[in-house]
Amino acid sequence: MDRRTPLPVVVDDRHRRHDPPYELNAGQPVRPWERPERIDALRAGLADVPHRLVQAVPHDDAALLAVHDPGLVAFIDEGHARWREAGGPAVMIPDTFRSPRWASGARHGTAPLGAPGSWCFDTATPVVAGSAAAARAAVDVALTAADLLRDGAPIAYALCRPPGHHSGPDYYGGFCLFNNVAVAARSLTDGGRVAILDIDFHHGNGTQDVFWRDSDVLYASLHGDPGYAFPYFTGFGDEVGEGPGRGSTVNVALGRDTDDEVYLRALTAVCERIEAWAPATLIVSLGFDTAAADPIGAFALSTSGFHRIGRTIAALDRPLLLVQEGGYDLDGLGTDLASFLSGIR
Ligand code: OKP
Ligand code: ZN
Repeated sequence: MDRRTPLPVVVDDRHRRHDPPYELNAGQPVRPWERPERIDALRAGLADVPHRLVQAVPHDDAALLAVHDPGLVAFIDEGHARWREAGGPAVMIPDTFRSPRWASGARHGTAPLGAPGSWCFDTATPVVAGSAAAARAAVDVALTAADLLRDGAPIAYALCRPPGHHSGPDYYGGFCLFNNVAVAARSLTDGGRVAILDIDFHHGNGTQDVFWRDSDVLYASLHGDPGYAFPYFTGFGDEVGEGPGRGSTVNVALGRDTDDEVYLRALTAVCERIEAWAPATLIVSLGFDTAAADPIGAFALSTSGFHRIGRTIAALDRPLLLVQEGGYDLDGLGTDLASFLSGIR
């Protein structure tokens, strides 16, 4: 890709409004790692990268509703206000989870204080008054970046938060509200087959679910083995999709302390699958929580490893949409991003 053309980086400051004071980890309140300063750290990393900032353009709900149940969209938009009216505290975290194992497990119920447990799967995704605006902003960032590709840009970077890949058709969780990458991918399938390469440390269970039965979108992920890593229940190597989507889901589960060499070997094999898929567009779910210093991830990648990852992805030589997912080491995020981009371009 051309180094001299500035990289379009799509941003939206509404992300700052999602800033919960705590989440629950193993039942204990802890300060969230997924915080607004992540975007500042990533933007600082762009200092020496030729780029231009593009403000996100508001989009209508069509692309969002092509991925998500209208009930989930309405809950993210309105659920916190209803919860507050019903006497709930400023931080909305479920205390009771709807389960399909209950005889009537499919019903959402009507109580505003029960609603978060109807749509959310964990206790680490607190919702505050500004979260809906941030969730909307993240989708607008991803869709604006997708528009740039549709208009002929060879590459665009959607610098969004909160992340999206754990959010599914009718659920949210894992720090994710709407599935930004899935919404962008769905909006690009008119232009031909799409491949999503997920290099966040965590398995993107939400993205996998969105495209599980889909033959237009390949979902390929390398991640910490769910035998030890969140989201625990998905991302095993035998999950390959179903029906028309059988074979267009690829999962590579990796052990603790995976280093550059092991990771690059696995990535090269996954890229061969992508090459064979011959996508018109390649989308990367871009996480930096695979870094050795990351406080949440368990891999041991180095800064130069991200350069090599970038080069490996660039060799696929496709129009490329980068969508930000995780990465929580505020001191390393900027350098890891710059290193990755130096490999891409
Ligand atoms: C979001 B993304 C482990 C709790 C894990 C959620 C992690 C979400 C990661 N005890 N909590 O994929 O970076
Ligand atoms: Zn992650």
